[in-house]
Amino acid sequence: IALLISIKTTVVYPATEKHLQKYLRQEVHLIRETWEDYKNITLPFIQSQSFSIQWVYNILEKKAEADRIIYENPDPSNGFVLVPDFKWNQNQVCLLLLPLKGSCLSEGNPEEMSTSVLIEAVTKRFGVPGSQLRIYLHYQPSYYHLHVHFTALGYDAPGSSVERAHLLADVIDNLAMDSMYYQKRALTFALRADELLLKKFQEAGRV
Ligand code: G7M
Repeated sequence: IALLISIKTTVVYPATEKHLQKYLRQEVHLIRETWEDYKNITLPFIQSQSFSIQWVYNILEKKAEADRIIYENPDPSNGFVLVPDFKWNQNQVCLLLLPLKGSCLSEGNPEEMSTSVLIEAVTKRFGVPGSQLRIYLHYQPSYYHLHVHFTALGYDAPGSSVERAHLLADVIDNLAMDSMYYQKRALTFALRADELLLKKFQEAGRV
C-alpha cells in the first residue's frame, strides 16, 4: 500500500528570539485597545523597540527583490510596490503591498491606493479573480510600515483570523465615513503570554 504523506514546513533563517517565540506554543490573551491605550501603551512601546524595517526600505529603494516586483506605482506620495511575501508558496497567492509613505493605519492613506488596478495586475499575472482575493492589513503587524496582504481566498493564510486581519475595503469605507474612525473605536488583537506589549497592558491594569 502506498502511503502518501505531505508535510509542509517553514524554514526561518536567520531566526531571531522573536521568531523562536512566535513558533513555540504559548497562551494568548485578547486585548481591547482604545485610542487612549494606543497613545499611552502601544505607541510608546513601538517607539521604544528597534523593530528593523530595513528590508522594507530595501524593497522600496530597489536594493532588494527588485526582480520580484509584480506591480509598482512610483508616485512619491501615493506610490507603492507589490511583491511576493516571503511566505510565498507556488500554490498560494501571497503578496505584500508596500506604500512608499506611511507607517501606521492613522498615518497611511489606504484610501488613496487604487485597489482595482492592483487586482487587475494580480488577476493578469496569477489568474486569481478579484472575488477570490483576500486583501487585508494586520493589527498588530510584525513590521510597523504600512503594508497590505494579498492572499488567495482558498488559502487559509495564517493571520487572517478576526483578531488580526482588517479587510482593506472595510478600512477604506471606515475612513471614508470618518477620517478619525480608528481614533474613535477600540481595536481587538491577541498577544502571546511572553510578549512585552502584554506586560505593558498588564502593568497599566488593562488586562
Ligand atoms: O502584517 P505582518 O507585519 O505580520 O506581515 C509582515 C509580512 O512580511 C510577513 O508575512 C512576512 O512573511 C513578510 N516579510 C518579512 N520580511 C522580512 C520580508 C522580506 O524581506 N521580503 C518580503 N517579500 N516579505 C517579507
